[in-house]
Amino acid sequence: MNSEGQSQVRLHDFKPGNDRFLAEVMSGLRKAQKELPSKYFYDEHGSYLYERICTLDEYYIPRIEDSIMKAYIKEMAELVGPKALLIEYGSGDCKKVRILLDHLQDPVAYVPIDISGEQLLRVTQDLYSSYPTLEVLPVCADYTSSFKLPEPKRRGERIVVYFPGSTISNFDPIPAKHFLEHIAEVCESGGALLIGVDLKKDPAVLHRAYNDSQGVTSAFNLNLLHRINRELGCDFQVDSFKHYAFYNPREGRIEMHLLSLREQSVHLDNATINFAKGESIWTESSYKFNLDEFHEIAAAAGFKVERVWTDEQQWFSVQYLVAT
Ligand code: AVI
Repeated sequence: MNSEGQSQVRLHDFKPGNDRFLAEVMSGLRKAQKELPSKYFYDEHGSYLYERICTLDEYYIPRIEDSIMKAYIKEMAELVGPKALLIEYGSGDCKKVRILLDHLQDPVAYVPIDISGEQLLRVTQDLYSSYPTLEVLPVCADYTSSFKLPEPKRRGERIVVYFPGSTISNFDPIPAKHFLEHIAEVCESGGALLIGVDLKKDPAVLHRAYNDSQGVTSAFNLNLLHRINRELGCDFQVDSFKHYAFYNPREGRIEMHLLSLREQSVHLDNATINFAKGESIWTESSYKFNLDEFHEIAAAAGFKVERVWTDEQQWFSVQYLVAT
């Protein structure tokens, strides 16, 4: 704390510059099937829209994950054990981790990693108010890139990575395996991953979850074009695109697209990108797993599945994987 009673939060900053954003947008829009990386949904307004999605009845994931966490938190805390170093990838508003922080025995530090630096600074202050003795080491980074993790003051007994919300669903299978391999390295042998994994279910339920009646998911999807206009000086006519999400049963994934409602062109960095009427930009995949399918990916990445908790309907799972 300083003399005004404000804590001095130190952000470990690895935020990528706009050149990487531009390069990824450009290469995605040049593909035969145009695409944009879903990680760019989460600017300030996109993060706000995602938080709203998480309050919708139709979007079952946060509600069910929360109920699983509440029902089994004691078992989870026991598996994590005392003096863990807790790292969260994509920590967002840091609300989900609180149930863990409330139940873990003397965690040595908490490392939230997120792309939004402003939000990290805000939530770190809040965490200090709620957990005054906890060392919080916020890292601003694109967690799919490589960066150096900060060292906590105390040495932990083990490293436990928390990756809730089934964000792993937004990786294609090969990048998902690589990302889990990377987490297994971060955890070191004996460390663990506590992960939320969405499960296969009736496509009608999935369809409602990604086509909500209030149009929040649609606004979330379209916001990506507003962001590209604002930050990269592009000229998308956003109301000439339409949110389109469907379940692809063969691939076991929801696909979100933006459909061009007419023939049109957009300009980005001296290039012209043409759209036919009805052509789509693929903006997100959200894979739904069988337990066996996910265990295969986890094993290939160097994890042993120690415990799986699900809700009664088996719509969602929280899994404790140990790095081997
Ligand atoms: C963050 N991720 C797990 C969400 C999902 O369900 O794939 C993102 C999302 N996209 C549309 N609604 C929510």
